[in-house]
Amino acid sequence: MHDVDGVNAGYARLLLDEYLDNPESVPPEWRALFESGEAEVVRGLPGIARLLERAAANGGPNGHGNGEVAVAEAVRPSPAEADRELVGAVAAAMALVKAHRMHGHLAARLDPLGSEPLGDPALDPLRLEPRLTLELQRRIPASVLRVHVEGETLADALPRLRETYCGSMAYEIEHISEHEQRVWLRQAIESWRYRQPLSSDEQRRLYTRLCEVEGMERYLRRSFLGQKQFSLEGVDVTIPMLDEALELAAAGGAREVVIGMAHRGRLNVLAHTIGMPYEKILREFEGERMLDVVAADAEGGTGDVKYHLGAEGVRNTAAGKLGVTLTANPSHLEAVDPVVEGRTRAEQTQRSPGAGIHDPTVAMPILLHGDAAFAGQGVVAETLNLYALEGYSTGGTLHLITNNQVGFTTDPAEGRSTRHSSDLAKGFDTPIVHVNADDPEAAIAAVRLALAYRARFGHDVVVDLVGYRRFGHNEQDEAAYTQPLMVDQIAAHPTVRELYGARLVEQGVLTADEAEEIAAAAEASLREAHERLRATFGQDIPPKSREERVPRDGTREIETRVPAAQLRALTEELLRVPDGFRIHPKLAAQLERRRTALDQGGIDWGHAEALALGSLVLEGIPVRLTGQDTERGTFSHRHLVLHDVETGEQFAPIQELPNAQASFEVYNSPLSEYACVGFEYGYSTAAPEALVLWEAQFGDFANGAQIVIDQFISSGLAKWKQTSRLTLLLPHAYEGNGPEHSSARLERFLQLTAQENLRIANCTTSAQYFHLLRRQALDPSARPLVVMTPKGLLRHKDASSTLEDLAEGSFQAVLDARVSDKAAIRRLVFCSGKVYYDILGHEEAANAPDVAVARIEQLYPFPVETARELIETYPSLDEIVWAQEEPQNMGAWRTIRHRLEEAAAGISVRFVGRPWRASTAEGYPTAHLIEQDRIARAALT
Ligand SMILES: Cc1ncc(C[n+]2csc(CCOP(=O)(O)OP(=O)(O)O)c2C)c(N)n1
Repeated sequence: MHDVDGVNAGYARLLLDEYLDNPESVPPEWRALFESGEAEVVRGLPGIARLLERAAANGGPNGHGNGEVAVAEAVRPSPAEADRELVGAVAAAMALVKAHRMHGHLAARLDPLGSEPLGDPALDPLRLEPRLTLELQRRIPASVLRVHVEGETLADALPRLRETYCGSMAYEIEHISEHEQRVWLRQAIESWRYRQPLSSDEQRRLYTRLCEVEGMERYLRRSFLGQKQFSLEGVDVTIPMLDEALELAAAGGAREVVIGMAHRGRLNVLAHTIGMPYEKILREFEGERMLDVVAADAEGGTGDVKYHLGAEGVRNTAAGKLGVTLTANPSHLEAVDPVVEGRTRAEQTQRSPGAGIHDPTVAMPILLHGDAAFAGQGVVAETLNLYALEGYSTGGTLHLITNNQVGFTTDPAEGRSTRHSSDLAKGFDTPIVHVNADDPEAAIAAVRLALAYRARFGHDVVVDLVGYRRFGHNEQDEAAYTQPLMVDQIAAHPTVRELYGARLVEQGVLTADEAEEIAAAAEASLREAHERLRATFGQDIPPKSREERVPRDGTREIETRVPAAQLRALTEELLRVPDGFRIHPKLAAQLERRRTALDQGGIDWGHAEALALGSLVLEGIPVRLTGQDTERGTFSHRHLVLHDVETGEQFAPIQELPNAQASFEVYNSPLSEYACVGFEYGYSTAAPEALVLWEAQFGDFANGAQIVIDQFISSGLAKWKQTSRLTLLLPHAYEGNGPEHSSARLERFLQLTAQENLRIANCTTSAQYFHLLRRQALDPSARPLVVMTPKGLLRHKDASSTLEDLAEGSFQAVLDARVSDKAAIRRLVFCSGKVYYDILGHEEAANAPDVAVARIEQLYPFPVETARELIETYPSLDEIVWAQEEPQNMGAWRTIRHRLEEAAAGISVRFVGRPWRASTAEGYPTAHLIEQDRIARAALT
């Protein structure tokens, strides 16, 4: 094959191009040939030896600077026959090629509605210097231009270059920083390798699919007047593109594809991509007629609108069965993006001992975006930022922008500052393929190229499918109020099904009658499904229950103890590093104290946490812990990953436990909350057996992920029957650090609680934290857990525990006061979290023998029964006080007051804490101290 004699000139030129870009990329015998100066023996490569000499003189084959001119000069047969004009022309020709690659997209015919592209002067051969007239173009051999399109001269190649870069497809790839990727993409694009004509069978299938897509939308619109369906019409080819993507994913070894999308076209995706039977979708439309209106099902579920529901299906592909998941999502556009990534990552991860094994080939994520949302929603950027991160990569996401050139009533010019909806992706080194949605074959080619690129480089890729929206934003909306001109244009514009049908008739692939029959058959199958469904009306539907899920006390016994000997052994393992590994001396001393704490007490937070998580891994429960600076811990208390002070080498003892039965993943996250919490939520839903923890740097920052908290974590169970063990660790306590580093907004989480949807805790000892984490992993009933975690208490002696505390006991939702004579107590103070130590440590504590301070460690589900039983053990109470350091309109008070009063059974309950405040905490440390003192004093006196 590498015999150079008589070899095809095109192949040789291809190799030469590769050689010029990267000498290492061609087979050694070819490299030798190119470097021998004898290349002229290869037919079709005139002047190569000299060309190479010049290139080399310019800094090697990859030389920059004047390389292009030098190469141009090199095509001269000899100085004596110099043709000055030609030399300049070759340089201009190279600029022209470059302009097509870089700016061709500006002149591409991407809009099915025919708007005039912007164009760019650099693409005009007659505006270059020298002017590249046709005559001059004919004299420039295409081979020196390093283009991959066909043609002997520039005159032949230019139309093809235009067709490639400025036709119904366009590309943005030149911003990519990896040279190898650019070279690969240029070759792939210009050779049309992924744009080969479809076979007539493929063409028929594509047409049939377009008939099904359109048929479904039309049928639903006619049959259910005014019901929202968010029609896909105008970007119908989305469905055949997904078909192609699924085939290619399966061919590449994937067993699972996870899809995230918004409202637009979702019903079509459910039917045609997931494979949900038409009857089931039609039943949703018939909804009101079918149900004897229920408020909630027996499990407390209250459901969601039909265009938010998730679904799973199995596709038969040429490469075998492929699982396809459409992820449930809220209205909040793009919020599902990181959830899909996390889900996919979980599917790709084998949670075997060590750090787990990540194999990106087994699952692929696909995200469908609206053009307005892609440009406008910041979470898109946060999600794009994940693709190459070790802890987050999914081997590349296929992003498909279903670009209908309008967002509800907002025109692109009002919705973004950049030209294309996809422009954000350029900042992430991601190739962008634009394609006109009225050219279905090009759209298929776009997917082929995109997925070939993903398979090769494991990198995200964007396809911007430019179409239109045939009707209003939804079926109740009148688009002509706001886009009157566009509406008129669209009304006169044939559908893509009609256009493609006509094209196939013209090509002789179908007769006009056949084209009509296929379209009619597609609608008929909808009608038939509807008739079958209607035939079932009036039959008995089992009545739905109105029962509500009643929150349990949360005191269910879960065995969380770990024998002391095992905890000792585990501590030893967690302190073990390879021979010669040098831990920072200050840190070594800190870690060394963990050894002595086993005997002397003083097991601090970081130690207890490592023992909880390490013991879980030994028991076969995978753990994944992420967050900003989480490997070390914001407050330098964790140190799960150690760094050799001389080599920088990293070592995580918890990933090396000899008897581990499951993986321990730990990663520092990027500086994002929204995408990172979404990612972990997604991961946790797909890995129900794992304990997935996300830690906020300070609890306040979790509200950057508020949409994920509101729309997924707290309500996913009620909406979609989807829950998880996701655990949020949120540092929370008033320590004088100002309004932003005090509160994790406990009140917000408490306000979201109902129907046992969450668990919320604030522990005051490291043993409580130990048992809480283990309980969260071991409880057969999975629920998200929100933990208000400490800062100052991380190393506070009173908050530390003994080996016995860990080896015995369990998590206690309520901790009683330590008093000898309960009958002497007239005031019982309840509090939660760090303020307990402020009250007990206050100088007035010694003067308050009739006051006892108890702790509520679990705030939801609120332990009413346990609190009541505790209160009953105090026979002489005059009053109960709820003391909190948060302002009265924040913290737990307003949500738990009625629970506490229920438990108090008639004894009055009084509030002590900061007054109503607009801001969480004081900005001045002195003001803070005064408030803390006042609160503790008020609780005691
Ligand atoms: C975060 C968020 N903000 C606002 C909305 C309200 N909304 C629903 S659809 C829509 C327009 C979306 O336009 P685009 O992303 O182009 O998708 P299209 O509907 O055109 O397919 C808006 C603003 C929303 N759903 N989510």
